[in-house]
Amino acid sequence: MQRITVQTTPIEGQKPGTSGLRKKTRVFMGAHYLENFVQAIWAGIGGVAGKTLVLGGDGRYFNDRAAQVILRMAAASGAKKVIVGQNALLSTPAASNLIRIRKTGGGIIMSASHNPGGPEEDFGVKFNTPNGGPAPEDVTNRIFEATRQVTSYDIVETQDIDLSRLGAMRLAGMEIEIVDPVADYAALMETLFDFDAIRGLLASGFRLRFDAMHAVTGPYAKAILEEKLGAPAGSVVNAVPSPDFGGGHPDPNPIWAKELMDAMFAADAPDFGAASDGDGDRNMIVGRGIYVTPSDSLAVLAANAHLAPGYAAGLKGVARSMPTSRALDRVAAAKGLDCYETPTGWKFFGNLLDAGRVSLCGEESAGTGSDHVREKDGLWAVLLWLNIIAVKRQAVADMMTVHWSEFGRNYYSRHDYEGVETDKANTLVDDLRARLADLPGKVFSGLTVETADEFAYDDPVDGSRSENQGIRVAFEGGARIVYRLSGTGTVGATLRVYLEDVESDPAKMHRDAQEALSAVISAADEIGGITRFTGRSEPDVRT
Ligand code: G16
Repeated sequence: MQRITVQTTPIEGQKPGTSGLRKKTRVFMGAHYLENFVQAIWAGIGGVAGKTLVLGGDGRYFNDRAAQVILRMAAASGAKKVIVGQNALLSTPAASNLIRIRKTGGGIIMSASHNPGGPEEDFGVKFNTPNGGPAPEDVTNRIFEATRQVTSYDIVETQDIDLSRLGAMRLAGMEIEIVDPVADYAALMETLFDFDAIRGLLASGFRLRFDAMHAVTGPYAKAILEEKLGAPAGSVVNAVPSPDFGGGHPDPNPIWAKELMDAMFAADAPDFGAASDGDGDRNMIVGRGIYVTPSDSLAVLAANAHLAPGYAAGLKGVARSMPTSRALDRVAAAKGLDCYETPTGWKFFGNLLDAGRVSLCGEESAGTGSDHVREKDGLWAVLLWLNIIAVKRQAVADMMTVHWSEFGRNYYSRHDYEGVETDKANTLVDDLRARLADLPGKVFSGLTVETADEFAYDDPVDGSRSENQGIRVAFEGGARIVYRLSGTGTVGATLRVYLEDVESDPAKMHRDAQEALSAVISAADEIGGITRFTGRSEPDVRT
């Protein structure tokens, strides 16, 4: 076993996006690519000497190889110990939990989340800080700076480490502890939810279907929903993680989780359906014959979280990302809770959670979570829903009707234009930015613009400022359009257009969202010039 220093040169484009560095797998497999980035992580966090780290990933193609490289580099740079999930698997929330309960110096999560996996698809690496959350911008900026200056990296030359056996071993003086990826996470869930009540619900004939989408939550959902809570075997489907996620997109939305949608809209549909993504932090909730948007799910959880033991004392406050619908704000106002609006990216919730200002937060991109970890958590959201249903004994569709009649309904949809040429997407945004001051008072598709601005966030805890976080146009009466370029894509640019309108008349609360939003949708094209700049007349994905 020998520690060697390998000469390298900086590689262009290693700038972490919304959630870590995501690239085509082949790019990550290129000479020195992963190694340069990992060495830059060490530099960005002040070195790993003497530190303990957590390491795991979502099991996608190259996860196993990357884990071997990261272990050998951690050993070469003097890390004290790395705690690794068995077979290098850890869901993102489970990794966050391990970082916290073992009081480590942070951790590395290998995942490109909901992006597809495989040699021709996507891979990703992100660093989470000792609070268990994604590295904030000052850390990712330091990492990026280090990628531009790296001239060498240190690595230990050795045989592969057998990550399939639980237990401890040593690598060049560094301890490696291989842990069951599920056990600590399942124990945490048991402290938050009334497992007896959920068991009772499932024993009463309530049927659930959880689609793990061939991704990392399979083993977690099997252990918790089937083994601990007594859901019949087979309630968890697509439960074995595969390197290419069964050839699909492990993205829990009505398009990519169509199999689940079909099952939930069939004549013999189960009572409750849910899905999670590649690394287990996103969730989709579907009732029999009804899809619950992530924004609505967040609002329902905020309104009812006190029914679960972990939240019985009430919430400290709530937060949502800016493009997420304002359904949450209505609940917060009714309950007298502070409601924060942050930029897209879970990392922006970290300070609010750490400071005890909020205990529940979420995003339109299918992420919901609480202060139990510092990541969004797919299975947690499913368990909170089940706990609430176990208490209320109400069908999901009825719960939504009651919720909307109490708080009003925020119709919501996101339209994604994928793989747009980067220049064209940037021109659209620049052009719109230049016209913002002229928009107030103008009428588009019958809607009068009230305000138009570009969102910037001043973190109320550490005072840091994040600019250029999306363009928002608000209309009289409560409708809103947000334009934003995605920070997680790997090909060209993805333009996201977030559309929202409010409805207070109970007689009009059961319309199709696209239909209810038709005026907002045409105003979005008129204002943004989407067709004019991109040549696209239809989005690729509507969620
Ligand atoms: C990541 C972030 C989320 C963000 C989402 C979408 O999710 O953790 O906070 O909402 O990306 O980002 P964008 O709109 O920039 O593509 P995940 O599940 O991919 O890690």
